[in-house]
Amino acid sequence: MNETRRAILEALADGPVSGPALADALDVSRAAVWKHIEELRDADFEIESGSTGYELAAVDAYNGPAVEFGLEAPFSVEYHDSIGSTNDRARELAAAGATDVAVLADEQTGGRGRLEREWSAPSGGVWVSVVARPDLTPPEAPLYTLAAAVATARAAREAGVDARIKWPNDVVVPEGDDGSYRKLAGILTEMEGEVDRVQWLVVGIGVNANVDVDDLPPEANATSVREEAGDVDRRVFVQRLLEEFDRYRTDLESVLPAWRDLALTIGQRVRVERQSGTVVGEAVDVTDAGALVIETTDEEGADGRVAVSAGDCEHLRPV
Ligand code: BT5
Repeated sequence: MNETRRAILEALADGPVSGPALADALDVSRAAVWKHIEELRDADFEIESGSTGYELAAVDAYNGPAVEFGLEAPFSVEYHDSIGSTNDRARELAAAGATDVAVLADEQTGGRGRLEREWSAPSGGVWVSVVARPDLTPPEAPLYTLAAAVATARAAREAGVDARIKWPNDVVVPEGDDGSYRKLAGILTEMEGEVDRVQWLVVGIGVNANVDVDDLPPEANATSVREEAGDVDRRVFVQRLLEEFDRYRTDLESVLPAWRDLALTIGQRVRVERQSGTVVGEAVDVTDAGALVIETTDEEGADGRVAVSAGDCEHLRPV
């Protein structure tokens, strides 16, 4: 958002303030103030005008300017009512050199999960993809995914949901205490880079926020913020998500401790399907690079430890 417009908005939030007083304080013409106020109204900011001046009544809108207003993280926000995939759009922006942009949509018509799976993204969810250009090597990139999982789980917990993390990138709500869960959110990280340096990352986060579970794929065993805790103010939710993500990505050493605190997978019996084969055992930790450490017992009863860096993880019932 343009600096003058942001300053006007901040003054209106502390209002009422008159047009001439705003013009004087910001050293612009009264006509310019009027034009900014009209454009803010066009962006759905509710601005009342009374005898003592203008005042910001409420920020109920869910769009780029509304999410940027009051956001304590350095992202600009590009909003779409409907788009194919926010990750696709973010990749375009990344390839054109952008950084610290969050692409946000009310609905996606071609949302993607990992391995070309479909991601269902009806209106009412929080579908957002962040473009970043971190100073990382490709093997360190999974830390960004873990940071996004921590940020998502924390934002959901603030909204009253008992959100936990299932390795590596699912935010889930536990059911009972045997490791069962329903999926609240998923994360898809894509990147471009050379062997020793990441050029850009796109971290796509999809949260079933104000969504009916009946509108999600039945086989997905999904849940939503609406289902768990009632509807959330999505503007505030995305702001908290982006702020937490920014906090962890700028302090990567704090990611793993925070991840472990929220992990549902540690201590579970798991089966991980990876390209090179299946591993079954007890998940005991994550490594510094975010790989899951599994304690296995083979058919002869010999113990071993395997670190798995990528794959689909299933929680098994205790034996
Ligand atoms: C993921 O994949 O969990 C990553 C999802 C990332 C979605 C975000 S939304 C913003 C950005 N733009 C995009 O296009 N994508 C990202 P994966 O672990 O592969 O899980 C996919 C599986 O989850 C599917 O095969 C379904 O079974 C299930 N699923 C689909 N839609 C779901 C939903 N809304 N909630 C829960 N589960 C879902």
